[in-house]
This record gives sequence, structure tokens and C-alpha cells, in this order.
Amino acid sequence: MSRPPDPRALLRQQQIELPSWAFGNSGTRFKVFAQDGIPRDPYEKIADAAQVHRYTGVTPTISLHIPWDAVDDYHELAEHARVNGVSIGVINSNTFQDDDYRLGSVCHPDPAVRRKAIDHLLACVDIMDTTGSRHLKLWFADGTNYPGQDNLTSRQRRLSAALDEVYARLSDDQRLLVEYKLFEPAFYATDVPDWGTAYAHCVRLGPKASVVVDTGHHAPHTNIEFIVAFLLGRSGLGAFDLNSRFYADDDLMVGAADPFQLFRIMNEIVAADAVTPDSGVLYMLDQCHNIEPKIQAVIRSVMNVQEATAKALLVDRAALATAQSEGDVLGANGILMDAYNTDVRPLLRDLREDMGLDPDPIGAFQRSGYLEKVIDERVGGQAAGWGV
Ligand code: PSV
Ligand code: MN
Repeated sequence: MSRPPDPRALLRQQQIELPSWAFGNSGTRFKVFAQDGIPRDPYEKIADAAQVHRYTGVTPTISLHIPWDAVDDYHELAEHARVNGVSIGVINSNTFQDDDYRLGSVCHPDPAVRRKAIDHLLACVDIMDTTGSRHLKLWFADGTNYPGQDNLTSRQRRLSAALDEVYARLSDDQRLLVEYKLFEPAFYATDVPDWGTAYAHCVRLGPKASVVVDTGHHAPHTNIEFIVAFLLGRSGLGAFDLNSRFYADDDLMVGAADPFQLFRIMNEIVAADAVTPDSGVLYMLDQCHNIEPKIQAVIRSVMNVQEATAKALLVDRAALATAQSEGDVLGANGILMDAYNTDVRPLLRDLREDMGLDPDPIGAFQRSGYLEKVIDERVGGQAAGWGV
């Protein structure tokens, strides 16, 4: 058996982007449980995200969601991120929280509503110009609740027209990421329900558009690693929104519900040599921490991604290729399972020490006194949350 190369070199270069909204209050449609010390504005969210980078060393960028993170001065916000040792990453548009979008946004039957939605997307590109962000992420809540409600083909045409306009606005080094989701909030027909629809739109648009795989956006039992492998094979995979789910779009900590699925996804990533940022694939979290403390939950999520990646890097690729070409079903499966069943936590502790970090990032954060400090400081004002 050959020995796979030491995973630490690639793990050191891996980068995971954090969502600003993971640090705000969140909940279900039944209740949002408020926590103490929650950021009250995008500046404080960035400060919290910077803590995660401080203790993990692999999360140097933060995704913003507009208008949740709207500010008067994006230059100042980018500078604030820089001073905190991080930078602003993907800009996420939001065309789902306005009364005008009841029947959709860019697919709405009324051209005036479509215009409003497209103008928002273009305004997001203006923000990118200021923050230096390279990616605009589009997720459309558009769809219909009842058969006959609207013409499905016309809605696709409206979607194409909107995407064309936004694509044309991108500068040479800016990219469009198109996210799909099976259902919710629309229950009958979602306008971008799956990777195939997203990919078809991206292919038509051109090389600056690619697909976002949000791991929570599929029907139960969907083979997500197949989607990942397929898109990687056609340069169609732009990014991940990582999270985990037991039922629907649960937005739980990635790797919590099904660590084996996360490993299988990372196995395809490693096989395609797409772990590091130069692969062009972005690894982002898209999670909400409704009942658990948020900064620690984000650190745990980052650790879970690192563990899955480390295990995938331990797969003996040469032996696997031989077993596969010989049709050795049990041998090939055994090679994968050997890697999955390896305890990589000591390796990751070593890696963190090599990087000058505490081997126990959650413990180190908890001992730092940061939480107590922000609980004292962040009194008054409105805690950040969905829509704020
Ligand atoms: C939609 O469910 C989604 O996954 C999109 O990425 C949104 O931007 C994000 O959630 C908001 O949490
Ligand atoms: Mn998402």
C-alpha cells in the first residue's frame, strides 16, 4: 500500500468562509431565542467572525447578506474587516423579504417588480466594487404554490433575462454564483429547484457563472457527492453553502447530522484536487445557530469540515485506483472506509500547533474572555437577526 501525502500541507491552505448571519439571533417560524452579547450591526458581526479566524486560522473571509448587512459606507466596513484581520467575501443578494416579492422577484409576472429585483442585484455588484468582493451569490425564493398559478416557461424566460442583465454588469474578475433549492418558500414549483436547472442557466450565461451547492437544499437521500463530482468534472461548481440537516433546510452545524456524507463530498473534492482556494471552488458555511452559542458553533463547524477533509486526504488514491480498475468492490470500499474511520483529531491538533494556534480552538476561545466582554459591551440597541 502506498502512503498518501501528509494532509497537513493542504489543510493549512484550506479556507472556509463564514456567513455574517450565523452570528445574529435566529430561530424557526415558531420562536427566535435571543442570546446575550449578540452583534447589533455588521461591524460587530465581523468582529465575531474574526474571532473564529483567530482560533482556527482558516476563515479569513466573511460573506455579507444585503440588506441584512447594509451600511452607509462599505469602504469603512471593508477597512474594519481588514483591521480585524479578515476581509469581506461573497455578497449575497436578498430578493425574498419584501412584500412586493409575494409572487416572486426576477420571475414575478409584473415587470415593475422584476425591475426592482434586478436593480437590487445590480446594487449588490456596486457593493462588490467597493468591498473588493469577487462573488455575487444569487438565491431566488421564486416559485409558485399552486398548479396553474403562473406559466412555468415564462418564469424561466424572465429568470434568464434577469441573469443576463446581472452577468453583463460583472467586471472581468467578478463571478456569479447561482444557488438552487428544492422547495421553500414556494411549495409547488420552485424556479431554480435543482443543480441541473442552475447549471443550465450558468452554461448559457458563460464562464463567469457557476453553481452553488447548499448541502441542505436537496430531497432526502439525494446523492450530493454525485452532484459535486459531476459539476467539478465540467468546471461548473462555484461554491458550497455548507450546513447539515435531518429533515429539510435545517441549517444545522455542518457535519453534525451526517459526517459520513460530508466525508463523501470531501472525497470527491480531494479526488478533483479542489481543496485549496486556487481551485476556484469556495467553501462557505450557511448556517443558523438557534439554540447553541454561536461563535463556538461556528468554530465547531470549521473543525468538522477540517476533519472530513483530513480523512478524505488520507484516502490511499493509488490503491483505490488499482482496486477500482480491478473491479475489487470490497477492496475499494475498504480503502475509503479505512480513511473515514481514522481518528484525525491528533493530526489536526498538531496542525494547529504548527500554525501557532491553540490545539483546542473552542476551549481557547472560551478562555479568552471575549464573550464576557461583548456581553458587557453590547447592551442596548437591536440585536442582529433575520431581517435586521
Ligand atoms: C436559502 O435557504 C439560503 O440557503 C440562501 O443561501 C440564503 O441566502 C440563505 O439561505 C440565508 O440564510
Ligand atoms: Mn444557502
